[in-house]
Amino acid sequence: MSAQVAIVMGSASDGPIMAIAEETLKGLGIEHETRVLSAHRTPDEVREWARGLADRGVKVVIAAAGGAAHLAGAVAAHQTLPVIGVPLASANAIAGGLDALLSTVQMPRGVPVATVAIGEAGAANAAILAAEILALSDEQLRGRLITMRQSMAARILSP
Ligand code: RP5
Repeated sequence: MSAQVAIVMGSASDGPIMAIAEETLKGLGIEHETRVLSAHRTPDEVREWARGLADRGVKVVIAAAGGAAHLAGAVAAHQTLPVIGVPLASANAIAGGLDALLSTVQMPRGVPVATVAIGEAGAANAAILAAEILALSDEQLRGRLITMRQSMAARILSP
């Protein structure tokens, strides 16, 4: 099966946190592809990559970046698949990643990026949100998401 979710991140230094999104997708049985591309350092490649997504069967994009985090917005600008943006706290982050959060979430009207929390929780939630979108047309995946919620509740109730 071809990748249903595409993950893109602004730097290889984002890899350890975005591995959480990859593991979450894998746990839910969702095929994904991963690229490192930068809105600022490789703008032409971002455009080419984004324009090819739908034609090769990708349904949802997860885009992560830190600092002046324009990657998710750039991917959203070049095509119309849903884009989930993960703001990351880079080494020189302002206020724990507030710079990336605002850069990702403050999209102009007409070109949305569904923005999740900064860092690890955001990486996990981006994968779960992508799964929830795919589950709209996949009953088995919906079942796996329900099981995941039930396990989470059980861990809270019986620590
Ligand atoms: C962003 O700048 C990347 O997404 C990363 O979070 C941050 C730092 O990148 P490097 O300088 O480590 O490549 O573009």
